[in-house]
Amino acid sequence: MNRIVTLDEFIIRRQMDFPFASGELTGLLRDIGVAAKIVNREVNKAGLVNILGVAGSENASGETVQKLDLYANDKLIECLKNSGECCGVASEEFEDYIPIPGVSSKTSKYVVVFDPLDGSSNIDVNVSVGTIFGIYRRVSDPEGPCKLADFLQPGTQLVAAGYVLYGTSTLLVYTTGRGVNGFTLDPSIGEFCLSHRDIQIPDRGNYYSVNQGYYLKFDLEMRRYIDHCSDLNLQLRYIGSMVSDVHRILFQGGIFLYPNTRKYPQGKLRLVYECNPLSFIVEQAGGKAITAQLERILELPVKHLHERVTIAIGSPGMVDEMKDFVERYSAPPMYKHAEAG
Ligand code: AHM
Ligand code: MG
Repeated sequence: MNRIVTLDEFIIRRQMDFPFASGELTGLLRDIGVAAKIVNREVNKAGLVNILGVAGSENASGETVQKLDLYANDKLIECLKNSGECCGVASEEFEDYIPIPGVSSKTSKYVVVFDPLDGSSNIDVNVSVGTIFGIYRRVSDPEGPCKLADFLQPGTQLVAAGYVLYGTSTLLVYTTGRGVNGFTLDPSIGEFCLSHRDIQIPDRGNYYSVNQGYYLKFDLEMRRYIDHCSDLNLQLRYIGSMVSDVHRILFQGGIFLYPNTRKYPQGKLRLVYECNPLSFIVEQAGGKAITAQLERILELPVKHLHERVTIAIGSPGMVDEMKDFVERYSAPPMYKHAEAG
């Protein structure tokens, strides 16, 4: 029988790969692992609304029942605050970032960005949702509180990123820029155990993932590419939870698209909380991630915390092919995300 490697053990082992590491990043990743277990417990009982009460009502103990995405948000912030391993967080749930004061005069050099529960509109119907996170080294003066600039760094500056998928099993996938590894939560021992070592995305896959209901609202070149996927007899899979859709593609190959539509002319998904962390992971696994205007996601300047962006992410061979279609069919000059206001 193979020896079980827990997430904590793996993270500590990896710390040794960085000779001058102070242990802060290791601590941060472990805190996120703890928060993920707490959120997992709540997500798993989300169906028990009759017993626990619907969001906004009072539960049997007289506490107000929170929406799960807000619950996940609070738990992540709580875990990160308590350990003092990060000096600030920015969440998709909050308008602004939150500075975290140092614990016992220690100020951390990292900030964390996250989408606490991506795809949360799916919870009521028992479909997989997930937490997405990214970690940056702060660029502001380490003696003072963190600043907005710490969070507005391009994705190329991420030092770590990951996601937790609350699915048929609960899986935590992360990278610190040296490959991607996955850990499955073993509920019997309450530990994330190494289950997917050095994940590599296939060059091509059988799946394309896009909200085809918006087909007529996409630009011509994107419609041509989607027609091409259909001509190739690729299978359409769209959960409506980006973290779950990208997870499938990471393991089985394929392409996920969220292009501009008339409703979302700059795309719907958030650059800071969703697209940058997932692009870092996918690139680390050998994949690619670009905008519908063909710019590399990780290189985009970040203008504000809740900026939206278009995205095509997945198998390298398929992202390249989409790029060819867009180049062939789009009428110049092409709008660039980076130049838009
Ligand atoms: P959320 O962060 O509010 O959950 O929204 C993001 C989600 C993604 O997970 C998913 O890919 C997308 O919204 C689905 O949008 P649509 O319903 O427009 O296809
Ligand atoms: Mg989201």
